[in-house]
Amino acid sequence: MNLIFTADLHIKPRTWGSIPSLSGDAYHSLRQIADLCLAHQAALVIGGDIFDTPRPSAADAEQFGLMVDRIASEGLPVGVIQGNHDFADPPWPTVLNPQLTHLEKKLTYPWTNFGIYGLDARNPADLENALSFVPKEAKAVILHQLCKEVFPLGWNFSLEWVPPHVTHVWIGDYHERIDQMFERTDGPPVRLLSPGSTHVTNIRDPWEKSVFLIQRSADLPLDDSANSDADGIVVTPIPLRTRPYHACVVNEEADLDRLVERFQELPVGDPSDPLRFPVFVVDYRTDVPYVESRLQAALGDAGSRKGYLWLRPTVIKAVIGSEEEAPIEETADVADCLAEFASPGTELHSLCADLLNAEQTAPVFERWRKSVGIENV
Ligand SMILES: [Mn+2]
Repeated sequence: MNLIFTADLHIKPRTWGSIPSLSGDAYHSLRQIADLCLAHQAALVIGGDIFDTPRPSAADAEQFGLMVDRIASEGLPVGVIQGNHDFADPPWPTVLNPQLTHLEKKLTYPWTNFGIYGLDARNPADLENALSFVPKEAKAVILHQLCKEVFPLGWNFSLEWVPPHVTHVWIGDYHERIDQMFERTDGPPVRLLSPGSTHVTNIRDPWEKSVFLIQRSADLPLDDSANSDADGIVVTPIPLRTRPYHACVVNEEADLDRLVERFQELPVGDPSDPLRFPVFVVDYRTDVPYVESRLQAALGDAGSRKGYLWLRPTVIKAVIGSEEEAPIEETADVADCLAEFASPGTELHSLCADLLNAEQTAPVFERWRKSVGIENV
């Protein structure tokens, strides 16, 4: 049997809270995943964050159910673990489809001599303990954690905790694709697979999405089995078709003129089409005038006819170094970004929280300057 491994489906009707009409991306990826399972006659393994919340809507539950029903109708199994976003007791997936397997602390065998063992998202201490009880027959563990070796800020799991008999770690939670070997102190190298999320759930996510097709080289023709690893496993990323995202930069007025021209030439599209209606992510300098109004006008009524506009002001220098009050919404953007990387309890995290709650930024910076011993410069 083949396997398809995916994670971070974050099933929800709308992609961005700030652009309510941008919708359907998560549902569209679900349909493709079911298509791929049928096309490759593959069982599906999902590494957590199936839903965006522990209380998914009825429509979200229905979409998930439809996907599982299609896969199960051909006798192909579906196994899941829970992530930090969708953790519920009992787990939603098993409530919605009793045939589905919750892989938590279960050993299953996609292939003889290759057991896979799942653990739901948990705190680092519990995880380290649970990993010490992984049965000897398990070659792969399925987790929903941030790995120290890849994500040095805010990690909650290290490959060093994986027992030596486990040579594959398949993870969700990190929304980027990884297929990499890592050395470790105790045991042979370990292969880390992270398929990434199935649609762009955060503007900082990579914009290209895929799932992993995982096969046993023994089941493949000689040519295709050439990429097999020490366990006889062949991993192939299969791209998902997603909404087009385009990166644009406005550093000076001439850049803005060119972009306006380009937007004006675009055809009018259907905002609810998750495959064709584009998103333009524009990094711009705040000293170029009328960026937002000119770009919105060029994209048509309410900015929702030819494409969506996602504006990212580059103001970090101005905010930190300026004598004047930093514009509150720009500071909030910066604080939002920083807060993503700061662990709760750290000074950076508190500063971000203060900035996000402040009506004026100057007093916050003043207080923090004093508390960390920096004189006004
Ligand atoms: Mn996630």
